[in-house]
Amino acid sequence: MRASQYLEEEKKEKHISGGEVISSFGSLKKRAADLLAKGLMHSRGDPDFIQIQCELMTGEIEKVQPLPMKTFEVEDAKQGQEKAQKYLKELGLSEHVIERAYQLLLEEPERRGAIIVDMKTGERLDDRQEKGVRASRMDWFENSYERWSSFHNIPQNIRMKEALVLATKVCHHPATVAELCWSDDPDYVTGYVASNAFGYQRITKLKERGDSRGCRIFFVEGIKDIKEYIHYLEKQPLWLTWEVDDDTRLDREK
Ligand code: WAQ
Ligand code: MG
Repeated sequence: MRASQYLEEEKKEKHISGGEVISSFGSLKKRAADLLAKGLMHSRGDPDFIQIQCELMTGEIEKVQPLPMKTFEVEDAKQGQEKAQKYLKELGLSEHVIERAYQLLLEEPERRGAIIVDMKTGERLDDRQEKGVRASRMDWFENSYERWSSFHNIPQNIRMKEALVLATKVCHHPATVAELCWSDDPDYVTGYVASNAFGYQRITKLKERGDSRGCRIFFVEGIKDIKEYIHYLEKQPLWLTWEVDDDTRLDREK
């Protein structure tokens, strides 16, 4: 689903909201209605265009477990940004690359997809300009999210539910080193740095309330074929699955 609003003065489309799910045939009506509701009622504004596209998927879908999650409380956005940048440095990014990535972000502060940035050079690798690349075809399998959140005593939160799916899919590709994200919803200030090395590291404030500029950067290394990477993000389906046993087993292995 994508929802947008045409801005007369600037003569361009403003991204309002997007969403992607994997649905069984039987649940399609409900899942499509949920996406419609998401697009219609949004803090970024009222859309004048909503598109819902459905595509049949056949064959096996790979199942992976969600990245482990930690939450870090910070006082304000400045402290949150410092923390995010510290994590990115721990993952091997230089100060120059981080600075360059933030510059790239500002070239189009309200895009609907992500930018893909080389973690060594700081250069942008995708060719999607102001739109960015939208990861799709990922979802929680059956009631895995409900099981996962109740086991970990985490209050259910639709944004986190969706973001953890996306981050896990993005980090599941071997070329991904890190993802940096915060919402473009003016009323949602929590964001994260995700990586295979450290998991999904939530930071409670990464921007000021009221700011409608979001961020999604996928930092990658050793990409030989950017088309293959984008194809993975857009087209390769992935389920997130989780059973109580998955965590008790990890505890036993420690
Ligand atoms: N693929 C690529 N980029 C995307 C996608 C996608 N499927 N969905 C959103 N983006 C980009 C796009 O540029 C948006 O402007 C930006 O990310 C933010 O999207 O509490 O809600 O959906 O743990 O507003 C993170 C913290 C919330 C959740 C992120 O992002 C938590 C969020 P939003
Ligand atoms: Mg948003």
